Amino acid sequence: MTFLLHPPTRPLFQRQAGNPIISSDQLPYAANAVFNPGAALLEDETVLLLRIEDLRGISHLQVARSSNGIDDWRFDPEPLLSPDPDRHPEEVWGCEDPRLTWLAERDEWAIAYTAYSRRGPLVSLATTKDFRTVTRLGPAMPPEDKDAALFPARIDGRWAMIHRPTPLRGGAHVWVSYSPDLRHWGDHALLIEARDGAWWDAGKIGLGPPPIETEAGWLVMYHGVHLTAAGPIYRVGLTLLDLADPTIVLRRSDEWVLGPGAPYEREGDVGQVVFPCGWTIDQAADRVHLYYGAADTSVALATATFSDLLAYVERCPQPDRRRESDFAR
Ligand code: M1P
Repeated sequence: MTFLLHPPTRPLFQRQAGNPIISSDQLPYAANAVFNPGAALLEDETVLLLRIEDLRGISHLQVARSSNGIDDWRFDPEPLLSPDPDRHPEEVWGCEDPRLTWLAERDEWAIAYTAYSRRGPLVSLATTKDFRTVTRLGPAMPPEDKDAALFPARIDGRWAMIHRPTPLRGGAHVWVSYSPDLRHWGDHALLIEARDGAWWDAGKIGLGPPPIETEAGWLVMYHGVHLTAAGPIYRVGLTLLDLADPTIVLRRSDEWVLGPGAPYEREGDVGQVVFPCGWTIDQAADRVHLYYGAADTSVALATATFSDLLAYVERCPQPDRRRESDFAR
């Protein structure tokens, strides 16, 4: 077996000076932690949909806005999505880890979030036009399933969603499913498999921010969990999926491109965690802002050059064009 490394010539991501950019002591009310935000660009502002874990341990989703996406965050007075267990029992233990996708056809944003039900975490969907009011579409996947995001447009006439079920056997891998109407989901296909053994992404992986359409394919970031005697380490890598058929993985990084290194990533409620759920792209400036939860405690920002990310992932190894699927399509 040959091992070919394709390292970037310099780190792809640079941590923002002043990280973490949002901590719980900045919030307008007492909370345990703020982390794992979704991100959107809206009317020349960056909107973060923050996961805030309250002093009971239950999470809700709260909007913060900034004109530069770095500092001077303004928090909306009320949460956008608070658990509503009377009408939505699947949210009894909270709403977590939102991913935001602009759906041009529907002229609204999709929010894919984890609803924490008595039967375990599941994927729920909601929509919003302005991040001031929200419409719940309800559960899309049964438990246990999380780390979901929609593609921004229909593929071959259907909506597509990446997600991460956790079966009883064989590790936790990333899947893609399809829907005619955002309510009924099927044609489930295994998309990216966790590796095995000593790899940084062995055993359990999950989607990071929503996929980004590029000329070369769908750019996808995912987290990988490396189990050690001291506990898990959460890092992130990149893949590139075929534009017309995103079940085809064109490229996959052998190496992680961001992992815990700074003190705020190494220590916190859950140390050794970087967990991105949102990124924004400034095409004109060739700039990517990656927003991530640091140690399940605070929100941090890392920046990259978009063309560097693409050049890097296009140099990554080419996995088998189409893996064996556990499910026929
Ligand atoms: O504690 C790290 C992360 O663990 C979970 O992620 P996953 O199930 O993909 O491993 C989530 O609870 C996430 O919120 C958390 O940041």
